[in-house]
Amino acid sequence: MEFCESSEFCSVNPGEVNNDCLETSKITARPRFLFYDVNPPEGFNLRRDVYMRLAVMIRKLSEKADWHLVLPPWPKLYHWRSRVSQERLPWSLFFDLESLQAFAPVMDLQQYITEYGVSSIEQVYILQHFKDDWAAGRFEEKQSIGICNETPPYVLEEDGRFSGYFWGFKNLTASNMACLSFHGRAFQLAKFLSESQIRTVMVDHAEVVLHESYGDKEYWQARRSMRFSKKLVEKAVKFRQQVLNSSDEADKTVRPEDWRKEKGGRTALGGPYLCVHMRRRDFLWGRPKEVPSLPSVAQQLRYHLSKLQLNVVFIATDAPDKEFQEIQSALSDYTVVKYIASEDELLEIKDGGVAIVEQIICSHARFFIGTYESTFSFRIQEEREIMGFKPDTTFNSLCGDGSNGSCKQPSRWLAVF
Ligand code: GFB
Repeated sequence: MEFCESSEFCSVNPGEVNNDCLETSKITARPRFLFYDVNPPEGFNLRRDVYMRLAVMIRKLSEKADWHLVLPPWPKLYHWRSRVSQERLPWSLFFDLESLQAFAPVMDLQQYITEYGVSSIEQVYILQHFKDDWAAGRFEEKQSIGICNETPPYVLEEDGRFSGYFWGFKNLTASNMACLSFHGRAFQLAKFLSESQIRTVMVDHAEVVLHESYGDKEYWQARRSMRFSKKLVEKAVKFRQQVLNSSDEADKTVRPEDWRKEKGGRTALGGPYLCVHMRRRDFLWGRPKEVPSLPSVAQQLRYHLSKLQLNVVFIATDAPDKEFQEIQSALSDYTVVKYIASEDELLEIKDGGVAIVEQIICSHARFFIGTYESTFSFRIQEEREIMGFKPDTTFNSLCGDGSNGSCKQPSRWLAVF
């Protein structure tokens, strides 16, 4: 989709001067900032997906004006259960910001505050679905400002400003707020934003925006730019070396420092261990047919370990310790390990960091088995695709009880370089 910065009238023939356009370019030369937030219950790995939709969009917008995406600090997510304080965490704790910035102009909110001070956001749009999104049975991109479907979480105060959650920053407010029914992809929102001259705008419920395109080269560039922070990578490297006898050289998973230099190919071997992502807790009642009992997990692991002639299994899991121990004793003739963060480490990298270290370890395994429809597993699969594993070693899921070990396996989303 093509769009024009600020005004349809901007398209002029080469050599012609359009005064409207000159006026606009003066305005758009000043930096513009897009803030966003996501539906509070959403988990970490869906939020990463929302980021990608907006990163592709801001990259497009920044071709025409000085747009920046301000990354929402991580709140204490529902799945982060330990008692360490984990509010307003910067993206730099989990991701390598320089890598992200090599794809699109993004910055942590903390950086924005340091550079520009805490102030008021000019406009908040709460995105919402049209009540009749698919009524006509066909996909039609549209948007309209109108009545809010639900009571907005922003309150008009006596001073005429809107207060709200704003990632827990009490002195941040908004001058205007509106509900925007939206049905469409990222560039549609880009067009909408570029048609106004607002410099600081926030979209709440950004998950409503769809990917501009899913699985193409640009999608995978955005995905590849999501390198984890060096600190987390180092922790995974150490664990792989010390516990799993795994290193990038031996595993054929050496990658260029800069994701833009990656070339693709399928030569990765992986360390001498199997990794299973065993999603439990809310999946037990959310997907009871697909999530196997512990004896069944052990049985499925035994089958694969024997077939692969491996003796070591790494378990990434949100399960309580006693469930992990149950698997360990059911597979007492194998080495069954998991990553245990010390108290100090937990304080340093938080629950989100521990989960990422586990994801990195899994992405380097010789063989990976995930949990059906878990975005945590999807992100590991993507990481393995980027590193160049053979799809058979990556796109595997545990099967629910009663399926006799054969069930629907994950779709193969192959990386495009
Ligand atoms: O990542 P996520 O969106 O994946 O949410 P799903 C699951 C969260 O649970 C992770 C923790 O971000 C971690 O904080 N978690 C899950 C784990 N598996 C592991 C693991 O192996 N190790 C560690 N350390 N932590 C969706 C949620 O989860 O499931 C939705 O996003 C909803 O909000 C739905 O709850 C049912 O796609 O697995």
